[in-house]
Amino acid sequence: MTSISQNAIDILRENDRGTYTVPTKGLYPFQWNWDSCLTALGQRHFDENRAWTEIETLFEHQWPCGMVPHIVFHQKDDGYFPGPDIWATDRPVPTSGITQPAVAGFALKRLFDRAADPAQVAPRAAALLPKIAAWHRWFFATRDPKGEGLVAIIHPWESGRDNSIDWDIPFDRVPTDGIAPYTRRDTQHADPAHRPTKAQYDRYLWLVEHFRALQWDTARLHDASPFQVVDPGFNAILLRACADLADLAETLGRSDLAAENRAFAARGLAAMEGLWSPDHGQYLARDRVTGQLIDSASVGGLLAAFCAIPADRAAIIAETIDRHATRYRVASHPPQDPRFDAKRYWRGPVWLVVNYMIADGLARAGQADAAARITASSLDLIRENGFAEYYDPQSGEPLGGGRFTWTAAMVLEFLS
Ligand code: 9WN
Repeated sequence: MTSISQNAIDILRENDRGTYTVPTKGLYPFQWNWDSCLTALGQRHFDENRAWTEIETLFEHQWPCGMVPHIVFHQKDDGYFPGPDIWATDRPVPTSGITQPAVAGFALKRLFDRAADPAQVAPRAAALLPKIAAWHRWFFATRDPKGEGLVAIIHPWESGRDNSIDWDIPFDRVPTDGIAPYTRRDTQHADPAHRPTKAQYDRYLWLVEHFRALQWDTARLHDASPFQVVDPGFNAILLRACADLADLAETLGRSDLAAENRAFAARGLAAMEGLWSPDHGQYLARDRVTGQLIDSASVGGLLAAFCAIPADRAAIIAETIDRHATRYRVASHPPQDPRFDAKRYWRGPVWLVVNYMIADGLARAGQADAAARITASSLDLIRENGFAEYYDPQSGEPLGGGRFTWTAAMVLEFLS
């Protein structure tokens, strides 16, 4: 019988396109930003050199302003919509025009710390360091124009949790008039009942067309967007990446970048307090347009544990996860909420990447048992139901794309 780790390696090899990895063939035929950084963590277990290349390739497509796009369209493939012609970002190799969770700084430090020979990879780390620092700088300059310490996403795709219940209210503000007719491709690869709705796609597209009309000038998009949301999960990833990058910069003799990123992390951590909800026992997203906290206790507010939140907050998050526990944890939305939808993408299903980051954060905050429960549940899912994109948290049914890259990568991490 093949071991699950061998299965995971086979999937990572199968989806490897030489210098980048596709999330899964068919549904997602290009390179995605946060998928790649988390994928590298899996690749390091069997091919360290390849793991570094994954992140290096992504950063070859960084924009001059510092943004790292959420998709790099390395080759033509009509299997995904919206493709490069819709984005029309006018890059040498086509890319999308929005970004994704900034997990690269965390991934880089982990690759470096766990390298077989850190001295040997130090030059590669030193070359990536200023690029990631430029991305962080871009975030705070363009997505935190008033210097609040936290950044906003301007499109749900940026969060990586595309149709989370968190976005419902702010997303209602996005119009749909005037969008060009389109044909979705995702619903030809995956069950439409497990994907975002047409009403959501219309709004995803309206935002893309709106930003395109502004020539993808990233300095203007935040203020021009009717959708501006401060997501605790997205910010936690960025703040953890800032802190990790600062440590690595110190080790590699770049005290300038260390100081800059330490300051981002400290300011952001202080501002995270404003997102804490004692009633929900977790953080909540804030709608920056109205200034209101959004009453949606999604996994985004638990993912906040990935950055250095106070230990007592992490303890409460661990309790909240227990209180909301489904047969398989961690549901992307708690079933106690009537808006929960066990099979619809980010409105209920379990995702292993999120489990991994929550478990990592909780373990660092002294919640080892809570972290171990998440790890065990994640591995149960794989053993019982294979390597899917996401899973029904109650039945464990595998959903979305199959033989999924980052799921496989996380398994190698969980097993290590
Ligand atoms: C849009 C690739 C990506 C992930 C996201 C996930 C999904 C894309 C889509 O797939 O989003 O970026 O078309 O559904 O939500 O987290 O990076 O795996």
